[in-house]
Amino acid sequence: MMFEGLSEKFQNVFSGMRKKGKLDESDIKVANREIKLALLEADVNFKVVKSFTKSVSERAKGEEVLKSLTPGQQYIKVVNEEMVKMLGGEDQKLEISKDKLNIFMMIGLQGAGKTTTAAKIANLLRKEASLSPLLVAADVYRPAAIEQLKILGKELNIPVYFDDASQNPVEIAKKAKEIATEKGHDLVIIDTAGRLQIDETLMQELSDIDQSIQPTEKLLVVDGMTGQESVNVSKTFDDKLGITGVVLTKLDGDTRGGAALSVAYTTQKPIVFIGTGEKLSDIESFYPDRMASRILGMGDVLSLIDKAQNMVDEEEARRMEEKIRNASFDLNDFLDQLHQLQKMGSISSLLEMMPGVNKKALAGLDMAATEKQMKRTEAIIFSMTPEEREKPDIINGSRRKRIANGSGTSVADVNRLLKGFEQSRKMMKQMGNMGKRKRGRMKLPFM
Ligand SMILES: Nc1nc2c(ncn2[C@@H]2O[C@H](COP(=O)(O)OP(=O)(O)OP(=O)(O)O)[C@@H](O)[C@H]2O)c(=O)[nH]1
Ligand SMILES: [Mg+2]
Repeated sequence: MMFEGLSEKFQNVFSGMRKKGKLDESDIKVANREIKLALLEADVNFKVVKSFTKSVSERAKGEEVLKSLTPGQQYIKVVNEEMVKMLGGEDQKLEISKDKLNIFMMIGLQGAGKTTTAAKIANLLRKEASLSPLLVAADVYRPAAIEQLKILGKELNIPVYFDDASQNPVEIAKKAKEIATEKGHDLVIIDTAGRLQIDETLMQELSDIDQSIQPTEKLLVVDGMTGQESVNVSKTFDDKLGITGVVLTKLDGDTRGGAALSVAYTTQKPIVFIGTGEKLSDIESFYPDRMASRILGMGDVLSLIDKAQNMVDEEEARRMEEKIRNASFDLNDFLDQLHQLQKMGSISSLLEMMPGVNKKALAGLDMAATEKQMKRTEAIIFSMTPEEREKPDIINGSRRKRIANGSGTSVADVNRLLKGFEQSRKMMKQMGNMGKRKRGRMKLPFM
């Protein structure tokens, strides 16, 4: 899988944080350091790493994380959001119009994957956007280049415009544009020549093609295996030609690939596609948010965090804290807490959404029993009088018997609940005494 090593490291950091109920500044510092090293090791550009970790640590130190009720989750959320930003943010799609001629110009160093990618994109957009593509062979320097594109076109049954006799890529591109209009194509993809290095002649030629046909997209093709050099190369191409988007190829390779991920940040241009193999179907549209989840190994955990956040009323949580501090937490509050938990959905369905949760281990856990236990707790509290709920201390032996009968449970069940409640109240009182700024999470006795 792409970015497997990086992904593993993030997951290690995160699972350590999830285990902790509370975080302090030094926890955050350690996690930030681990993330920084992981990114550098994956070959992400050091400037990008620096900016990334700076944003994460600023946000993590602030209100948002340390003072939240679930600091571990909030930290993960911040890292994810910054990762999305690093990969280009949201809403960066390729501009495709159904009413006018879309002209894509492929740009890049030799061997980056321009020709292959031109064919892949034509195929993808024919399928997904119902466009009618025309491929254009404007690499006139290597005779085999025209042949290569022709073969790809044939394989995909996509027409290829070429002119063996011409040595002028500008003329070829102009002519192709005319033909596309004539024949009713709505997508023209121009394959250009590559160079080993960026040189003036190449830039001039690309700039001439650009001026004369005004492409709607200038796509820079970057070989994902070339490491840090890709950052400089894309910056130069962008400065000279004003690219509109980036295609990262060869992300299927087993190299670290992190450098390529820095390209969106350094050029501030969106990554629009990634190449993931040699086959013509090995191309994907690029979405920063999806890639971030993939790298962070998060599965659905983000939607889970959002869900939990929406469900647990912040106001309610604050009210509860006040009570803890005043040590006036009673069985009514306890019941409220129980309801909050239930609102978040059944425990088993929540667990299933967590990445890395072993389904087999889940099956071994008796979820139904846990939920039944919650129901029983609820029934016991409902069988108490309002006074008993407010002042559990008055619940003596005969009251216990009555409550057990009323809730269809046993005296032992009632005892267990009251004991658990007493323990958590003690714990809360201690936390309340620890100072006003410390926040504790309530642990319910049946959990
Ligand atoms: N594994 C893998 N190989 C790729 C990918 N994209 C391109 N290639 C391979 O990379 C090699 C070069 O690809 P081309 O499309 O010819 O590159 P180019 O930029 O047109 O090269 P020049 O025309 O010489 O400048 C070919 O062998 C492709 O099959 C990819 O996403 N994954
Ligand atoms: Mg080529």
